[in-house]
Amino acid sequence: MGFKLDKEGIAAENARRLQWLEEDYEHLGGRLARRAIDIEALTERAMGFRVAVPSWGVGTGGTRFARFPNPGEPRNIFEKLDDCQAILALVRSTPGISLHIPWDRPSNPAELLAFAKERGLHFDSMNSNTFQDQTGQKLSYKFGSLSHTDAAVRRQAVEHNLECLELGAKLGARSHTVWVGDGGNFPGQLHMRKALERYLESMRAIYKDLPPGWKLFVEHKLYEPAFYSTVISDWGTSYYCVRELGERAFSLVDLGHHAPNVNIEMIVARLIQFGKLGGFHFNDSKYGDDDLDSGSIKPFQLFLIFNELVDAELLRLPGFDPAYMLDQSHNVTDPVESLMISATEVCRAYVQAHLVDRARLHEHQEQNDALLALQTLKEAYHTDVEPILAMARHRAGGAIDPVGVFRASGYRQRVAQSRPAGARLGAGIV
Ligand code: RM4
Ligand code: MN
Ligand code: MN
Repeated sequence: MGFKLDKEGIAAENARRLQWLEEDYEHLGGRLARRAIDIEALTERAMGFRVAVPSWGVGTGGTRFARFPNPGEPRNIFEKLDDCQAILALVRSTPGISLHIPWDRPSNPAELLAFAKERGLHFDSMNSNTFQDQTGQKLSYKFGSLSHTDAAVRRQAVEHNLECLELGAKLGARSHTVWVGDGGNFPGQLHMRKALERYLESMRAIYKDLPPGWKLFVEHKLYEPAFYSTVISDWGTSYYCVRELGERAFSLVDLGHHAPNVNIEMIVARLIQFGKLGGFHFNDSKYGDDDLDSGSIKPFQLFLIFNELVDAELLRLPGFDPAYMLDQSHNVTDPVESLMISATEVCRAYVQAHLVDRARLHEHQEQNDALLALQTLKEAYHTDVEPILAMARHRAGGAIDPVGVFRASGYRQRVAQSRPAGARLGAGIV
């Protein structure tokens, strides 16, 4: 049933769609030429764009109420990498995989590295997990990890992070992301200043052992699992911490980790200006840390964020090199499909941001012409760049229509046969 997601299979599917794509591409090229924009240069940009996939994203997600597993969901890190390979084959922009330890702890890192390489994949940022207890773990993280009142718990959490660095070094990773669930559920539960001081002391111990050439990312989050206060609650706290830690420490912005209506593009601009924007976790949300597919709820916000990122990229600001990652939970969709669409949406915002006429925008800003300044952004945002994205995928050997090809291939049905459902029915974030 179906066909393999290899070069031949994808090329055969593309052949049926190529003529229309070429027509659309030519038409868009003509329209952009009127604005003195070279479509070929944009397609090249799109082909160079990379966003990493989270290993935990290919499993079915869930909420604290329930999880409804998809047929054929991966049962281990090797099967997760097979799914990541399917995503890469179709969209071509996702060779990096962000690993979560201990969910994906390999018993043999060399074997995992070889397995990934065979599939054209590499390991991006490592992620530690001190927000859950693992079976057999000596001390509990119920009341925190890196900021815990008990030095022995803090040490255990530091050691777990050091293990991530060691594993990551063997896997060729170049950065480590620390997100902690530490915080309080009730006023008075935590001494806020002391908790942050303890966190920093633990982070210093991790930073000290950062392998050469690595970056350390601090990820903030307003609330959840702690519901009253979190130790690393916002970008200000994150910025203070990375400043304290040293020049290889940076802030990481997860789009779902802010209060509703916060101006995230402004946070991005600030962190860029201060030379401390390290990376991104892309997702989308309506209410809280909903982890919905990127670009599904607030596509204009995503564009405005990329407007800041591309502005910095075009100016070649020294040290500006953020790591882009998806961080989503796929509760009701096929995760492979959601991740492909999300990778495309992030790239769409990236390409659209390149369409902003920056010289004109600058003029309107200087003249305080608010109306035309907004129009300049809207002109870029309203341009349908789909032919550029599809052409970039096609030229790189990917699919013109990733979801259509994925469904036609019968991949999901095949893995549903070879990966019989396990007993993982419980609630939980993954
Ligand atoms: C957190 C945070 C982290 C992610 C976990 C699973 O909310 O976004 O980045 O590793 O969820
Ligand atoms: Mn995140
Ligand atoms: Mn999150």
